[in-house]
Amino acid sequence: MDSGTIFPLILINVFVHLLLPVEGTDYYGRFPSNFMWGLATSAHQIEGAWNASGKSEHIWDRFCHAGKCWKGDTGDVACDSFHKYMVDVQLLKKIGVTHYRFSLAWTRIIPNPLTGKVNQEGLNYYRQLIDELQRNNIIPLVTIFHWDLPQSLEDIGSWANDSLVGYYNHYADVVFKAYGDKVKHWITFNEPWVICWMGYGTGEYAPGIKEPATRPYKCAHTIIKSHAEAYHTYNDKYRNTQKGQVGITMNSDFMAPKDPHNKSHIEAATRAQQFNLGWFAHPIFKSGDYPDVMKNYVAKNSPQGTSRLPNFTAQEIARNNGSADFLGLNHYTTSLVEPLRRNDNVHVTGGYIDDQENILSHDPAWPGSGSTWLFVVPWGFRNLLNWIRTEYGNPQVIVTENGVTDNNGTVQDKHRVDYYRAYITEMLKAINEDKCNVTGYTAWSLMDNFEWSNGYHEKFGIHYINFSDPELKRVPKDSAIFFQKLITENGFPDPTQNNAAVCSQKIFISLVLIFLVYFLG
Ligand code: PNW
Repeated sequence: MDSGTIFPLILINVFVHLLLPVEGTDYYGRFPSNFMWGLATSAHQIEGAWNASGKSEHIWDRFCHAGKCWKGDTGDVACDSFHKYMVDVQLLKKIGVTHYRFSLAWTRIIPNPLTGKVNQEGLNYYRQLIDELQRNNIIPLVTIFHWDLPQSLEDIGSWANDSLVGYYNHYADVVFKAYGDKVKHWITFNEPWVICWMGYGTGEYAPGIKEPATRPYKCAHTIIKSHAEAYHTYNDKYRNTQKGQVGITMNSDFMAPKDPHNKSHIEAATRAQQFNLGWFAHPIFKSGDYPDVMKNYVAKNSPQGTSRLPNFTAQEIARNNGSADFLGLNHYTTSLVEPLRRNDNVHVTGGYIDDQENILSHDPAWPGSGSTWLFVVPWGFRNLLNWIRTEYGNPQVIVTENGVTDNNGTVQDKHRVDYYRAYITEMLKAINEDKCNVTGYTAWSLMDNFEWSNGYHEKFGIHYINFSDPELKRVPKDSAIFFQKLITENGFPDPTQNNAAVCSQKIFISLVLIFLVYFLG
């Protein structure tokens, strides 16, 4: 062939290469071969059947029945998963997940923790669910407590009462014993930060208590001790035979300095990260105790010579330290942080927020969502995973929640597909480039569900549900199809490489064009 023929052929090949669709962004790759892929839910948000089969009242039943949730919404029926759990398992199977994260309702299993009596019917429900998952080759990732505190425990002072350590430990012991033959991944608590700050600080969440100066600190203290005791119960009684893992799930924004070149902004962001994630992660993954900066700033803002931050005893510090096999991470968004100046005239919520001496904001350029607090900032995810790697010595992390809302539930949810693609790509970079020890990911959520104080108005699902239709049919959104593909391919393979379909298309188009140029041209 002479150069007059070769040149057009090269051009044709370049053209074909550019012509074929290349999905996604700037980075491709696969996840480790044993990566856990799943979807997440929690009991009160999906089960309904709020007073069936011996279940007792919990703080979210009480709170929403009192009209404190969006337009009078309640979790009384929700997605009716109590009755439709087999349908849910089929949805999971269709997506192709390896794992399903769900939570147990304490009030089904031990309706009156003060007596400690176990309700066999409640126990049976989760046994059936676990068996059904196993029949479908789906591995359970079980949250023992996802916010639905028995009302009887709220009535004796909730997490301000130290005796909850014992009541929680008994509950954990019951479920380890009942399900530990098949459950190998346990999460003791979901998001203590939200429980303590939004339940007892701002009062936006059940039980609606607004005591920001003291109650959140006391709540966190009791929850950390409860977690540690449950972890040791597992070690002492079950680990040898059951051989599972016990972790805890924490929520955290990435705290970014508003001005990354300003030293005081960088310090402020670190302080915010320590007050947020460090509040729980430092005692459990680093030293047994709260971060120093938190101790200093709470004391500094308390009456002289005192602190509103409780102290752990030496024995408790030893029990807390290292009391988790993995860190469950719920991550949605990023905040910008700068230090509060004395003469700043800003509205602060008091107590825990004042103690940090920071101002939080977001970049107006960040896309929003169906929730006031949730901005789409994918790069923050990689930064947070790296912060965890360096701060806590690269512990095993399972991302137990990540997702985005809208308010209309559209099945053509391109914004959700874009969110997931971008965030999961950042996680892939954190694993493949930065060597963060992330072993799994469960997206929030399997389906639209009861979004706490925001009722059915804020929708996180990859399946749509029309809550006015008694059938509560689950309809896959585009994001469900996205997950199916992501899990099958275990990542985002480079569409220009090792892809048989794309290669054969290219060869075919090239041959046709060569034929046209050569014989007709
Ligand atoms: C988590 N915030 O809650 C919970 O674990 C889920 O049950 C919930 O449905 C999901 O995230 C979406 O909200 C959060 O204001 C609630 O930062 C509020 C915040 C974070 C997490």
